Amino acid sequence: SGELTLAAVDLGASSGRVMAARVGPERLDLTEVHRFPNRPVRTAGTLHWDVLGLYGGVLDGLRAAGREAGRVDGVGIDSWAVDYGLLDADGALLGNPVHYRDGRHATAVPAVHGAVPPGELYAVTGLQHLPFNTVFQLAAARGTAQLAAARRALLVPDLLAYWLTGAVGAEVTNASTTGLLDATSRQWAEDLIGRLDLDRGLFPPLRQPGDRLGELTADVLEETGLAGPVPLVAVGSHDTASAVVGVPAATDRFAYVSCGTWSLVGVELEKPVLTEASRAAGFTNELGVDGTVRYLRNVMGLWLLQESQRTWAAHGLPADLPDLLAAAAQVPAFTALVDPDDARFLPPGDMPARIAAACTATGQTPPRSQAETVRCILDSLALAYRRTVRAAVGLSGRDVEIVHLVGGGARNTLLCQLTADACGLPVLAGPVEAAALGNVLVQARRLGVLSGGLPELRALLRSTQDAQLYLPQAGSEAGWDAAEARVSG
Ligand code: ADP
Ligand code: LRH
Repeated sequence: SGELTLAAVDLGASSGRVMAARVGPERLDLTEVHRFPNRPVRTAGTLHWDVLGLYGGVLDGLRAAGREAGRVDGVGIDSWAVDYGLLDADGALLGNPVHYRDGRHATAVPAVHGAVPPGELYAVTGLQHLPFNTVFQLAAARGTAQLAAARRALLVPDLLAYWLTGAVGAEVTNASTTGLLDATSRQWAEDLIGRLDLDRGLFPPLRQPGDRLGELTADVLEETGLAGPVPLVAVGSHDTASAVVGVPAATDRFAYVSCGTWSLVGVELEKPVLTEASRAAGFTNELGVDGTVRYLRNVMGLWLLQESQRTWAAHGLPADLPDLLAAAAQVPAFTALVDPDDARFLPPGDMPARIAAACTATGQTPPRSQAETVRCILDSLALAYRRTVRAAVGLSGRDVEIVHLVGGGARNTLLCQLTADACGLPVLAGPVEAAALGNVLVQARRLGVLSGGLPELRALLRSTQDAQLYLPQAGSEAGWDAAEARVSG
């Protein structure tokens, strides 16, 4: 029929999901078949991902996909970036992957920068300095028995792909978040790996989105009840790479906010921007599908809200999201503003208290209610989006006439409107499941039911997926200009 049924595994920091999609030249129907929480676990002082729990969720999801869709013709996996599992010489996992919000990287940053100064790292990798980038995590693990025993480091989607198929490799979009990949040649940065005294053998051969990386093993077929052969196709295995494929852009003059736990704000380019100004502004050049570059900045994102909700719930306070957002819409704008990227917001913990402390430290009255705290978060995020979109335009020279907001945050109508007002640009919100859609599109093209480049794939998104348009409200500009002046002054 020219259509296939494909499963997309998309693991976000807040939840994992498996989607089943029916795809063809004129069809893209996505159904969520399984969603499971992604809850970090602290053992002996270290924050970990529960990677076996997540893998179990993937198997449950594939089983559900087969049951609900009747068949599965292909599978793709994407997840959050930077974190990895180590395999020993027998291919067994050594310990649980450490969570990027664990504090272990703190001491490693000076050590890495001592060996290779930040300017040199950036000139090669083009990566925004984030203290949890893989390069710093590996440096933090130096001297441990675990790293000494390790023969391979596999990023999370590559680790799951290994368990599903037995194939070992490093998909390039996610490898670009390690701090060890050359953004220009799109190969492992051999020179950096040597200078940082890392074992070159840890880093497996690269694979590209669209590579057919293997087939589900007999064990996996048995556990999931799927009928083989089922190919696992490499997609943009970095969730943000798949989410950017999933942006329903009509031209190349767009910015995006991939809005989930993190907000990834930027533009799509053909070539990296490796200037000193770009480094100073905190922009990253992550690699995208089809040879593109995701020129963006990490903004702390809805983590601020998620972690506030978690804190409130733990204190027995109301934490229902729709209620909190409705209340936030009723309180005045701009009573308090924080820099969402303040490093003190990164670890888990009492977020409302940290926001209040940041307000006090900057001479502002802290929010007096939950509604004011939520409003402070959303105003501050929208202001950061404005700053970041404008900086991306200035540093890259790419014109932007629309902002696409995708991911769970597209459901937040208040945030979408604030973003349109702050940026002074139309915001097209949706799809919510951009990452899963980008995952499916790349699989479908590899398996022969779609063809063309990103513009053709995105045309199918535009004709099949819902999106809501938010226009900047007349008269809103002055308030945002004043807010901007307040935080930068
Ligand atoms: P991740 O992929 O990082 O796990 P998601 O893209 O799933 O994140 O986005 C999760 C976020 O989306 C939630 O933290 C929440 O703020 C927002 N969200 C989800 N559902 C809604 C909703 N109904 N209304 C407003 N915001 C929502
Ligand atoms: C979003 C994301 C982001 C990374 C972060 C660690 O899920 O992949 O792009 O910077 O997680």
